[in-house]
Amino acid sequence: MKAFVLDENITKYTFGKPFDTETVFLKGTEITRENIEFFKINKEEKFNLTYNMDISQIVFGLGENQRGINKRGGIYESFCKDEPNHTPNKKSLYGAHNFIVLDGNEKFGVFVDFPGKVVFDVGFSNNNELKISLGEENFDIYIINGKNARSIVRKFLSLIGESYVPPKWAFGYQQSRWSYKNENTVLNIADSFIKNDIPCDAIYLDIDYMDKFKDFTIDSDNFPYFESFIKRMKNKGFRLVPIIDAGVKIEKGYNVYEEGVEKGYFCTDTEGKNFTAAVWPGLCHFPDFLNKEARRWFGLKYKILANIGIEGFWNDMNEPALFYTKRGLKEALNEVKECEGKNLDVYSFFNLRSKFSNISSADEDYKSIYHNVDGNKVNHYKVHNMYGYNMLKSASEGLKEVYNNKRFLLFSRASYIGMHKYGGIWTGDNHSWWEHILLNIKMMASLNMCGFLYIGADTGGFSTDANSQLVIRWTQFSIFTPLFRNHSSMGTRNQEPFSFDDKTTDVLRNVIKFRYALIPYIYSEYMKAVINNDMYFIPICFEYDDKTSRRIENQLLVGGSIMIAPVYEENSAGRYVYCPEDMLLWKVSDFKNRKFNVVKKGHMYLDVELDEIPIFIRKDNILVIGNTASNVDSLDNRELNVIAFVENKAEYIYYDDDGISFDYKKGNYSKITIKIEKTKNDYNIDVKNSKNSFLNKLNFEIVDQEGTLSKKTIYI
Ligand code: MIG
Repeated sequence: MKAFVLDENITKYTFGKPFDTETVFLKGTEITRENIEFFKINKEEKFNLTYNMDISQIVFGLGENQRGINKRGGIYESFCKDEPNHTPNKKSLYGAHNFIVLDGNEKFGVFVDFPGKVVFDVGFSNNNELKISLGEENFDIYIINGKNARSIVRKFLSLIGESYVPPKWAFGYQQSRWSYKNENTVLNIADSFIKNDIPCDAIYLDIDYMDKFKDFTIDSDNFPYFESFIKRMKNKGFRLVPIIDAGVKIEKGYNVYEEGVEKGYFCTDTEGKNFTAAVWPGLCHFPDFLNKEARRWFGLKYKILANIGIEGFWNDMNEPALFYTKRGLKEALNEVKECEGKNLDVYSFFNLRSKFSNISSADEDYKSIYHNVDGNKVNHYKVHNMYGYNMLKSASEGLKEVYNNKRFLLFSRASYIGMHKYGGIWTGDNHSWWEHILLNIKMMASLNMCGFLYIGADTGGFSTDANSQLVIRWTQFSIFTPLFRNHSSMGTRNQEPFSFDDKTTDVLRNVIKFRYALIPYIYSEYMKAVINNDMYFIPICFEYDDKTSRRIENQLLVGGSIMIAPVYEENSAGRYVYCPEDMLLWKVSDFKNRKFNVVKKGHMYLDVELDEIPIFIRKDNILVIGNTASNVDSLDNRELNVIAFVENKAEYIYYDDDGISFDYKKGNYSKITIKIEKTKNDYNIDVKNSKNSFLNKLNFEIVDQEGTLSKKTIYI
């Protein structure tokens, strides 16, 4: 073991020869250390590290996973998995996020930088024991000290570097469904948004748009005029966002396949041949995204679509998902032959069945894949979690070459910490289940802790049929997620906002319009999180450290000014809420028609009608909202509304920029500081304008502790 000091609070411990994941660039200075802080190392059997947790200790982190904001009581396996059934027993989903923060008598963060399988047993096997197990002794582990969970997370975020920033239009509402199968279907969806007066910025193209599921091709029967179709859609106010999958179809004459073979850019198998497995296109090879040249080659393919006007992509199946390999299929079919004609006992029958149900994404297949990393042959199983990460990196680097200083939308299904530099993630195939709204709420803050800011779930649920209530309640939560997309699976009930009855359409119209009014705040908080290495979704107890707040899992702080308490239970007309201090409650239904109530610190049952979204403005804080529009490009926010709950004084920094370019990196953004101070009978308002701002008018609605509302207007 070697130890390196990275800064006074961060120490890196290197075991063996770790694979460079490119998640942390800081090298630090070597020091002598006998032991790693906090942990006991055990080298018997599997390499593992153990730590005794105290009773009150909360374990935060682990990003995209089952269970709560507090991860205690569970066992988790970091190994990116195509797992379409997110039931509570699942140990792995699509992402691998090896960062935790322990918050009790001792407070520290741990990042295990290892791209193979890592198991986090957080008091599952043994109540008070945290056990981190790795298959081998080649990894880096970072220990981060800090005075509280929030500061530890912020140190970690500064260590892994600045997050991806999408274009502003990607903060608008986005509509997706697997099975928008031709131009007419997509045009009809767009027209329905227009006809129903529901804002929308993007419509997604799932695998249906491709020719036989081949990446960078178009099905010319169903999308015969693709280039002009993109333009037509843009003129209507919609961007198209196509999917790109990891597997490349084996087909003579298909240029991506032929070039990949010729240049040796695909992953290989144990015999050195191109590794083959079936996914949507049938038998495929898999680009070796860990190979620099292959990564660049595939990344530049995006040009084909970018050059004709596509401004965003989503990457799927990049764990990589494998439906079956010849090996797996052969084994299963042999079992069938074995069993044929026999009088099977039930155990043999279950064994036969499991041969098929375990055929996809099998460890044995992953163990037979090889990468070429700078000329070295590397077994896939040891670096499995790098695959999706590098697929997104490939797209990001390719698109940067095409768009130069223009931002693009990009997100992935599989991920590893560090990938946040290149794009966002969506949380994959959830279900139209109420339980999955709650899971969505809990996951968001954990993902932020691991660096992922541009995130969201399939609103309304991907698999199984949604009813109107579920879509309403889910959308009411999703208006706060940076990636706000309704997506559903082929074969399920349609769940676009106009797919139910008129009443539902009316409610969803208001909800989605409100999202657009919130964009000034959402964007400002998102960008401040990016620039300041901070979070956007924040657990209540990161700000309020009382005993109750430490256990709240179903409410969140969104940015610095507000707390949300979403309704996630069927047929409920309200929910219990805990207010850690006095707050200003705004139940939003029609956002232009505002009523505020001061609610007292403590527990309460809150009535929340189906068309209402409760928002709590924190004491001495400010929420800015703007106007709504049919899409982000048409928003006019020269005039904003400032809603404030002021006991003494409140201050808000409102951030904005062009929403298009990377010029913010050169300091080209506006920051407006709004200060409100309560005087004896009035308020002093101070607005510091910044030279880049377009803002010219602020309408203030200030409520005091007694609930008295004062209105003021300020011209800038
Ligand atoms: O095996 O492209 O998670 O969003 O609609 C399913 C079809 C493949 C999985 C993605 C989902 C997408 C679907 N894909």
